[in-house]
Amino acid sequence: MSDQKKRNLSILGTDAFTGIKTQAPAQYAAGIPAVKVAIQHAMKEMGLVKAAKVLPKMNQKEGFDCPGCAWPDPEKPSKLGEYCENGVKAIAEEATQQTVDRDFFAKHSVEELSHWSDYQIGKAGRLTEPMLLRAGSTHYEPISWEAAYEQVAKSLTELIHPDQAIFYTSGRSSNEAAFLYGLFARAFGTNNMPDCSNMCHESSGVALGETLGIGKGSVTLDDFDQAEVVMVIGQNPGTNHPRMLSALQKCKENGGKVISINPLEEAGLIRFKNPQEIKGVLGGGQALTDIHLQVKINQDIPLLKAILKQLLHIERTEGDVFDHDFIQQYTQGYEPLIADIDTYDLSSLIEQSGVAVEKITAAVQLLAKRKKIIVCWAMGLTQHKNGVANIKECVNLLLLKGSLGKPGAGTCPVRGHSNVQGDRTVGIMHHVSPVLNQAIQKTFGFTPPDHQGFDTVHAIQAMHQKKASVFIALGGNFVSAASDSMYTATALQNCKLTVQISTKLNRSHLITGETALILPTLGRSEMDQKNGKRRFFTVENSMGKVHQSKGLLSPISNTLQSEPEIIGNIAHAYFGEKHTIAWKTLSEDYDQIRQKIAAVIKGCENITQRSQGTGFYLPNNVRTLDFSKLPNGKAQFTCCDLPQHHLEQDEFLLMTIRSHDQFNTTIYGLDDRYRGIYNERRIVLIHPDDMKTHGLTKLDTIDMMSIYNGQQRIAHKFLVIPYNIPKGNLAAYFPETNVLIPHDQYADKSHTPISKSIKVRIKLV
Ligand SMILES: Nc1nc2c(c(=O)[nH]1)N[C@H]1C(S)=C(S)[C@@H](COP(=O)(O)OP(=O)(O)OC[C@H]3O[C@@H](n4cnc5c(=O)[nH]c(N)nc54)[C@H](O)[C@@H]3O)O[C@H]1N2
Ligand SMILES: Nc1nc2c(c(=O)[nH]1)N[C@H]1C(S)=C(S)[C@@H](COP(=O)(O)OP(=O)(O)OC[C@H]3O[C@@H](n4cnc5c(=O)[nH]c(N)nc54)[C@H](O)[C@@H]3O)O[C@H]1N2
Ligand code: SF4
Ligand SMILES: [Mo]
Repeated sequence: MSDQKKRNLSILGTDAFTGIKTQAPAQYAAGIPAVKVAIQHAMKEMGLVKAAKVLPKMNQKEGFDCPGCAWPDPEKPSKLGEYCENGVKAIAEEATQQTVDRDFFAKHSVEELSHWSDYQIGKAGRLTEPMLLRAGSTHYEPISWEAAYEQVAKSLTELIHPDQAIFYTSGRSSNEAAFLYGLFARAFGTNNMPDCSNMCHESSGVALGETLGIGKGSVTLDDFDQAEVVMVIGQNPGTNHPRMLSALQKCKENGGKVISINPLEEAGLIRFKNPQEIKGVLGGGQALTDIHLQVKINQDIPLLKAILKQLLHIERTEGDVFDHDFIQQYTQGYEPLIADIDTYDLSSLIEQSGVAVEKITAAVQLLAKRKKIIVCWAMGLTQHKNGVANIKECVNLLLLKGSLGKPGAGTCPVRGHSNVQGDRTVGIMHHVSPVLNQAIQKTFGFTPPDHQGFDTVHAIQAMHQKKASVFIALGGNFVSAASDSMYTATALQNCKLTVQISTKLNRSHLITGETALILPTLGRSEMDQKNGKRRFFTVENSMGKVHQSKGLLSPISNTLQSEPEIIGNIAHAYFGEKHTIAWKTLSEDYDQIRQKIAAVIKGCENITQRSQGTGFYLPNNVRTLDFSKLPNGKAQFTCCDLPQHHLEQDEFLLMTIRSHDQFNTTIYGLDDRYRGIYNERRIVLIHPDDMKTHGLTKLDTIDMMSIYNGQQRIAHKFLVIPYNIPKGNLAAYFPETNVLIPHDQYADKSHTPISKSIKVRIKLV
């Protein structure tokens, strides 16, 4: 038996129930309850003094960027505070007073900790010093920074080929850290740079790149003020991008309309009580959604096709629906698209979508004569086998309406992690970019590898097959975030060394390679100083704007190092003094890193100066309607196939979603207030008719089983909650359900796991 097996680890942690309470789902988001909950989290984790110091600086000029989501700040931040309930939770989680130190690790074995829930593990607190888990050892022990760096360098040196190392990134790292990390991976000789984006908006990047020539969205915050229609598809902004509700509110106040497309009626899209306004606190707030299309899971393409077909009908009978000048001047593929739409039968499309015909007609009426349309989306579109096609169908609609490159219109993939977009901009990617490679060659004098590296799913497979054996993570919680938990765990356990550069304890510190290192780092909110000089770093928001972020709190421990320093020190330990890059000097001086970013990344010229104040926008060819890089210099229409799910009578499609009290694998609390679920995460939402068919009553316990390629995977113990969800569909939280998703089931082209459409059966236990 290997040392790993001897550790007798739990891959998933305890599955004990925590004491569920339920209520009717909420009919609005934010308001007084949000303020109350935010204060509770702030007080519990940070205490009054710290909270009072840190919150006024969040998302303010000269302050620090919220570590939550990537939603942009308004040009003129409010003096009342420019953050939301979940932003407060994010900062409370980071700036907690709880610490995980050497005594903690001496007291608790890795095996014991692995049996804790993710919630318990996260609440243990901030990591304070570098720790080493030796091969065969039961406990982590302290290690000096120097010895830790030597250990990493030694393991990297022992590899036969650089492609045996994997450099994972989660989207919270700064541009400076991510740039240096990508540079090190390339100098080391590999493009194995999987990142959280592979599990997230990769489908958006691929679809937008192929149709519009840039993998990012085109709208800016101001566009919401002017939009005539905003479509929110497969996204739950009330929980995951709460300040987006202010943008939707403004749109509505200016006469705009909101269409939401979602299998659930999410409270945040029903009504918003803006806590910054008297009428939001005392009054009824602002109704947001005008039309909710309750689509079945992964039937957005049939729905969008039904909408396009009806729009085409009005175009043919009345005209003035499509923007023919725009289509003529800027696009390619119009005729094939129209011919393709004509081949579909409207009633079959509508039936497949699961949406009532009157609702679709009402949406079509809203869209028909309006020209300024924004389409927003997130994981509800990207995490399916046909995730890329989902987004291309949205692009078709915008192209037909000429809704690009003008105020109030465009694409809005709403990004997750606060700097996930920036990390990509500065070079975190597994693909080869000849332009980037040339710029690196010119600036640094070495030639980066010219073959593609592993994305997330292929990195997991490579580790599983022992083709890769050193795994380094710049943030994140790989074992819990990735699909196929058991398979991913084995993959990591097959490694010789796993290294986690982290702020907080998580499961990836417990499910490790033969030897494991924890390298604790500074959080966003903490003061980053060198020789008495305060350093700042830069980030890019979901709309392509780059700005500065400067922490202000005293670090939780004076042993912590910043992310760029950790990367620089690893590189220094590996390459030594004689390398063409002076890693240590570079990593300590962020201005110098930015100068290199400016030299290498197009659009980042003078980044240090231009990122001051509210910052600057990166170039975006859609905003200027420049499609010169695409075939024939035109934006591309696409004929998308219908999604296929062959479900047996007793099979469901399961979507794995976020509760209101989590940030990915970080569990802030056990409530999902807007959905009326309290103090429990092991729940599954199901239609009352499906409960009847399966002989279930509320709060019965079921197991969920997925069967792919003859292999059964089981997620144990979920409490049944009757819910307004389409028949045949289920919803449950991740990461508890990641065990059900096979590692080889992912989106075509983007390789994003199918986290939102998993075929499962259920069994009463
Ligand atoms: N507080 C908080 N904020 C976060 C995060 C967090 O965990 N907590 N995570 C961050 C990250 S990394 C990301 S990527 C974003 C994620 O933000 P979201 O994408 O909003 O997150 P999910 O909970 O995955 O929600 C997906 C939504 O899509 C719907 N949906 C599921 N399947 C389908 C479908 O087939 N069609 C349609 N039309 N809708 C569908 C679900 O009902 C749900 O409302 O949020 C970011 N912000
Ligand atoms: N089934 C299912 N699986 C999913 C999803 C889903 O919807 N369903 N969503 C996917 C998505 S969209 C994403 S983005 C991934 C997320 O995947 P990851 O990004 O890997 O996971 P997180 O839970 O965000 O990572 C949290 C950890 O990051 C560390 N951390 C926090 N802040 C910092 C920091 O400033 N610096 C450093 N170095 N570390 C820090 C902390 O140790 C914390 O425990 O999960 C994916 N997995
Ligand atoms: S909307 Fe996102 S970035 Fe803004 S305060 Fe809330 S969590 Fe932070
Ligand atoms: Mo994400």
